[in-house]
Amino acid sequence: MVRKLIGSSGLIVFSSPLLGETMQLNMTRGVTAISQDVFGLHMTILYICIAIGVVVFGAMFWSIFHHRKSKGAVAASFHESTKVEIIWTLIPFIILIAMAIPATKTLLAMEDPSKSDLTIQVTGSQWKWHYRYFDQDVEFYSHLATSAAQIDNQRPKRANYLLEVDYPLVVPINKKIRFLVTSQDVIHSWWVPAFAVKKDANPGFINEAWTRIDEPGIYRGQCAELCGKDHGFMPIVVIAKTQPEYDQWLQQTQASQRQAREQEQRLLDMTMPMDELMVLGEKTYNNRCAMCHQANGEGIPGAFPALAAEGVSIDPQQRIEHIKIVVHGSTGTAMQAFGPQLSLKELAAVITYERNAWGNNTGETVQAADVQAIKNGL
Ligand code: HEC
Ligand SMILES: [Cu+2]
Repeated sequence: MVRKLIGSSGLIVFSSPLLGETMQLNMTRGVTAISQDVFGLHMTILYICIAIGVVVFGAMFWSIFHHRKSKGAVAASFHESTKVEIIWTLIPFIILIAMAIPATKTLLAMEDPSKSDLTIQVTGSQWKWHYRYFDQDVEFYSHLATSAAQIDNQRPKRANYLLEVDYPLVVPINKKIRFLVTSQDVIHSWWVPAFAVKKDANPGFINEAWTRIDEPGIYRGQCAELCGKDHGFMPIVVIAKTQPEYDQWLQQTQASQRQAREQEQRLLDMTMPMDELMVLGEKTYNNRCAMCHQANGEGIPGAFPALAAEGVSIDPQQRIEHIKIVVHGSTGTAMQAFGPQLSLKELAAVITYERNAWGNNTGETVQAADVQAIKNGL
């Protein structure tokens, strides 16, 4: 059964429950004025194309049928007829202009992020998004939340398979939100179809986009630029809330981020035991490092170095080098700086884990204060 929806522009949209609610035959309508415009444009141009198709093919088939050889048809000769040439230049020209006018209007509106109420910096990196709210003292990374067991077909795949994250972007409705989109490594693209926002995230450049969301809800998107091995594993989730709910979320997040910073300070004076570090270290490693260095620490030859039984992870002389490469990364390689991404505790734990897992058994722990010293440039 095909359900018919009559859109605001009087156009018919098909969505088939057979294909599942999420897989429509047509573009989605979205939840912003711009996305409605884009949808309207798409339908208008589709209908123009259909009309042209009907006229051109109609004329062609009519001519083939009525002027066939068996009826004794003789080809007309209007070679170099100025009249015909003017007509077949002018008509497409007029059609193109008629299509370009509404398309340009929508494009100009999309490209105008002025008078925004709120600015959020969106930074892509392999393979996660980072969001920073200007003037709000709030920033966080947003990672894929789908478990490895689902990806490896060991557990059934849930409804939002590969479209769920740990920390979604939260925004208010009915506010003009400006996005500043950039990247830390390769080109990514921040794409949320329901907003009709799709902006390339280029390293060294900042691209602007904006949206104003009409309805509260959860909107999902994906990175839309092939950006390496886990390109399909960096989804986007945006939760649009009413203003009071958004304000409440903002306050809570500010408070918990402040608390986390204070906790970090206390951690500097503490010595965490090996078993605690190993438990957190394993979890952090599997979530943040295993995609490249693999869960067994053996890496992928030629792409990602092994950490088991070789390199800085087993060398007692290179403990500092080990902390440095995890905190600062290795410029020009996929090994990014994890200093800003993980907490001091997670950094200490993951480095401890690498130095003791997979038979590395150095027996040493790395403490929060060791990591802080490297962060301070010591
Ligand atoms: C996107 C892929 C990627 C991720 C994710 C990643 N690494 Fe790396 N890592 C690399 C690459 C590539 C190198 C080699 C860098 C070079 O050649 O300078 C490397 C090098 C290293 C080294 C140095 C190895 C040696 O003995 O020289 C350590 C230690 C390391 N990574 C730890 C980590 C930790 C800890 C994490 C998670 C918090 C992590 N890596 C996440 C790609 C990655
Ligand atoms: Cu990407």
